[in-house]
Amino acid sequence: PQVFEIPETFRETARQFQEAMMQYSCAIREFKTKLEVLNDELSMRNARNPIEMIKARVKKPKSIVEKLQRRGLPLSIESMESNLDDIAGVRVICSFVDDIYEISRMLERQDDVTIIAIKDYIKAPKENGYRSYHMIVEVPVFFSSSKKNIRVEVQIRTIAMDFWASLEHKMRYKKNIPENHVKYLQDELYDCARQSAELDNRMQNIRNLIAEEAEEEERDTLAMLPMK
Ligand code: 0O2
Repeated sequence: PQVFEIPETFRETARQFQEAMMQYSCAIREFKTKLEVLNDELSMRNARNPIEMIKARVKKPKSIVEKLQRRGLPLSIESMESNLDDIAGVRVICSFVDDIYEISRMLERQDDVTIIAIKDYIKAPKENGYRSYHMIVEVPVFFSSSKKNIRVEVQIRTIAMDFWASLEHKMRYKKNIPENHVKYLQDELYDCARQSAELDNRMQNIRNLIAEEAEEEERDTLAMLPMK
């Protein structure tokens, strides 16, 4: 059988690409640890977990190439690193809308997290109804002989927002949906987004009321304690 020689330049590019992917996955690990630390501390202080779930992924090579091509950008590791902000992606799922802002404020205060961009699709939802809080951050990762600042795309959302986004995502990538169904599905999804936003707000209000009651109860208990 014919044996093909793999050119040295290809070998080297493949090695560099693998190294870059390893670095992105390390950045995800570092960032996830930050979130877990915040969650542990907040759950001790408030006796509940603000973060329900953390999902993370490194973008697949095929999707990286497609995105660079779609934008007419060079297909190189340098181009990928400087132009794409979402190769390392972390999704944080919270129960309540206030938790999203609390987590994001805490991340902003960490002096080794550089905020590159913020998009608040909760205050300003997208036209299709999409809601989520997006942050592009840069975190330093220390390797054996160097430190590298690596970008991570963070999407913070409630359970309801996540449920909606995964359904909408499925529809977006479905081909062959008849034209009249597309309009119907878009309208339905928009209505679901509106209703789930209302649900998020109502559940946030319930939680605020429960927290107020608990605070009042604590104040009453303290007032009843004998003064020294
Ligand atoms: P995928 O398949 O989820 O990875 P960018 O292309 O990221 O550089 P953009 O589009 O301005 O620039 O960023 P934006 O608006 O912050 O969106 C980034 C990601 O948010 C998307 O990645 C989606 O994961 C999610 N997102 C944004 N809008 C929607 C939406 O309308 N519906 C759903 N389901 N998800 C959304 P990708 O790479 O576009 O897609």
